Amino acid sequence: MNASFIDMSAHAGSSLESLNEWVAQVAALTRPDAVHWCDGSDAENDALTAAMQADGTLIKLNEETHPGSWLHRSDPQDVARVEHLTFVCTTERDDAGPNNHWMAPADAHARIDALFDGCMRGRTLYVIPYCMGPIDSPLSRCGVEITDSPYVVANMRIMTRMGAPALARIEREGHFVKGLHSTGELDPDRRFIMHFPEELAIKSYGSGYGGNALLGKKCHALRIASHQARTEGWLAEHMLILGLENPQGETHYIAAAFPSACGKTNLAMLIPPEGYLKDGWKVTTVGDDICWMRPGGDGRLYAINPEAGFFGVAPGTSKKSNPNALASIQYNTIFTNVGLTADNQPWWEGLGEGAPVTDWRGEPYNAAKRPAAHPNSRFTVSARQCPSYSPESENPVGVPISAIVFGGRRPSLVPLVFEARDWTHGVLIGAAMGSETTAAATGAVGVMRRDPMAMKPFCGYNFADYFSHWLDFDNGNNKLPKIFHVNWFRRGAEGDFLWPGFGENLRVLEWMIGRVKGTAGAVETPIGNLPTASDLNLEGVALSAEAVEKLFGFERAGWQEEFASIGEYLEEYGPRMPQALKDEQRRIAAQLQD
Ligand code: SAT
Ligand code: MN
Repeated sequence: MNASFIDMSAHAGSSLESLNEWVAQVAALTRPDAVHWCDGSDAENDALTAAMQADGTLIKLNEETHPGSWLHRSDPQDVARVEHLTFVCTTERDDAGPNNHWMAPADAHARIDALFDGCMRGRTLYVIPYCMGPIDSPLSRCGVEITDSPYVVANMRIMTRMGAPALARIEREGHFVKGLHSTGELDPDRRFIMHFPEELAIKSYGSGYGGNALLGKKCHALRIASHQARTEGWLAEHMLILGLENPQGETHYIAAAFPSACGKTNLAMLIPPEGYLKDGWKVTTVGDDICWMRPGGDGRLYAINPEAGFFGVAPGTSKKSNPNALASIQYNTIFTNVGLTADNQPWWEGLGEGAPVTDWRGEPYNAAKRPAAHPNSRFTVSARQCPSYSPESENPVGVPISAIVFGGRRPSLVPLVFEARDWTHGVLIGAAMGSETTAAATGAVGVMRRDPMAMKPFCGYNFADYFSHWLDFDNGNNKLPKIFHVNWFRRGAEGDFLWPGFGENLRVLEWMIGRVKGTAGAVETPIGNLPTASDLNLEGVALSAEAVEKLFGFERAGWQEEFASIGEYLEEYGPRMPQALKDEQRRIAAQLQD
């Protein structure tokens, strides 16, 4: 082992002792050639990227058009999350719940440690101290990821507050989430993503892909954090956070949960339609994927974005769909699995300009063979590069949430927007969420499944207990946000999308804030309060008669079937499912029969 391994002794004797001990244990198991403690500095990043360029891990993009930007090509078998290989390992199987794959902790450690045995020979072990959330926020939580992937280090540097300040906080607090990662052989048959919520630990082997390898993200900030949040009285959610400023200068913050690759990044960075812009409406971005919230002294929910960057889906990102995202990724960006133009610019389907010559696998582009960019290709970029970046992202107190939104891809039945009657009804709406699957996870795309609160792949404990935890926030003291459901993806008889989406979604947000303030109208139905087409400002939006009927209509017969299916779904969780939620389902199902 070289000299940098000895470096770790510099921390011995401090309250970082448990960290040192763990690093030493991992090094003894994995046998790296060297150990490097990441400080997060520019010099460190420059050295790492230069080494990755030299060995082909990173390809330099056109420095004139995309300064400081890189392309990484994954192993073609390693391009998405792997839900079938992702486990929650609690002592009691029921604590993980039917929503998770489960393995007993001892068995899980034994199986994955066998893979880690000697896996870092010839490699460097990187120690990445990181903080999820503003470094000085009481809502933030720290972790340390050990990895043998410099690509992971470079991404974690963008996605988290990584390095010296995080290490100082860990030293002060004396505890942290332990994440151990190795790319292993990138063999899908030797791959596991394992979570040990009771030990605040993660072990991930055999994948270099974002959600499997950047352990601060889904593994820590959702699966482990959701478990921590339950015991500590807060919520860790798969939600964007945006600020909506009206012409009077009031800002309302909205948190919205959608499954992966269903437009969270686009909504978080929305640019208002022309007329709204002129009137002075503005959207600011606090986060695009994860939201941690907790009641403040005034009983409102305050939210932080635990992340510092965006790991967004590239395909479909264009000047038209998301100009803020496109502006953000013109420099200092890592692209993963996109195509290349003749002059080495990144390219993906839906970009709307340029032409690919090389596909994401590095082969000459051939439209008949495969798309230029993988459907789950990504960009990694600092949130601060976004023109709509909200400085409130750094507020240690967080931002007060006025509305929570749930939504999914629902081609039929579900109208554009409706409002929950109260908190319990809102929790049921979240619990009953469904969506078509996307390329963010391996497996079939476009299959309808229940994805409660967009947390199906990410809740680190039994969904029945999770719904109870949500219900508990309605304790008489809290001033909770209103809850809404939206569906941007309703299709017409011809299969076309009926709602224009993107910037026009502001019209729906405006209605929600009108409901929060008591100024906007709605019609009561068994499924919740629906706007009529005239309750929304639709000036300048051309909607067909079919669109108006389906976007603002309530289809009783279809909802009767839907509620029967929701009832069956809740039953799958057995006696742990809170009675209040079952009662709510029955109440609405009965109303639907009237
Ligand atoms: O790959 S990630 O899990 O980080 C992104 C997503 O699928 O939401
Ligand atoms: Mn996500």
